[in-house]
Amino acid sequence: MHSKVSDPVGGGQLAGTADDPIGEDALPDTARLGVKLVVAGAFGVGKTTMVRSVSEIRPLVTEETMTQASLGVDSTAGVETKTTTTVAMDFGRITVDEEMILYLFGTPGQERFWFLWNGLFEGALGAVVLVDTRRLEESFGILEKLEESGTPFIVAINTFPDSVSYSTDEVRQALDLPPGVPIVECDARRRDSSRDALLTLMHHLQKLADASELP
Ligand SMILES: Nc1nc2c(ncn2[C@@H]2O[C@H](COP(=O)(O)OP(=O)(O)O)[C@@H](O)[C@H]2O)c(=O)[nH]1
Ligand SMILES: [Mg+2]
Repeated sequence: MHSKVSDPVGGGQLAGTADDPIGEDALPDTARLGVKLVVAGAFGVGKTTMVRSVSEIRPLVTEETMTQASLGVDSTAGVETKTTTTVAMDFGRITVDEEMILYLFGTPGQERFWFLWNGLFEGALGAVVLVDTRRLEESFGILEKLEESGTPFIVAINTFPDSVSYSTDEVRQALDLPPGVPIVECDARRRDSSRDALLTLMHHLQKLADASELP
């Protein structure tokens, strides 16, 4: 674990103000520590939405309008209004304080793009796994990949209007998550909510780092 991540969340505030919510300023020249985080999850679970809502730069997204041809291939059950799909990946940036910058990488959800995942977790400190409780089983593959790669993660339940509300214990059981993996609820469309999910991940990483430094 990176020993420099000793105070990863500063005062719990991320850059961007009411006057300048995006804060598209250049990086402060005091910036020293770039932390790579991954926003992972199945197709249509809200990854692009999360990276967009929380990034201070206009995120690089490679969204393409879904063609008729892909309609039978990509499952849109539950996300019928979704008309674009992320072909490569989302990328965003958040300045935590004058030294620390978070770089967010959203994973492509469709299995046919999984070859793009090679190397995606390399150098990543951790991941937020977004899940949709209407389609929990679609998260198994992603969770497996994270466990295989040894990338620490938290689970964020993205709530949709017709989602049945499950307790975090029920979700933990359904996803077979170890007790130490934090589970939070979030609304990926809201900046504060997406930010809170990322802060939960940062606190989790901090805890793991502290634990690994114990004699
Ligand atoms: N109600 C609701 N809709 C959401 C939320 N997050 C994403 N969506 C919608 O769900 C659809 C899929 O989101 P998207 O970010 O493209 O999913 P991705 O495939 O994981 O990148 C889009 O139409 C979003 O507007 C959320 O928290 N609540
Ligand atoms: Mg996307």
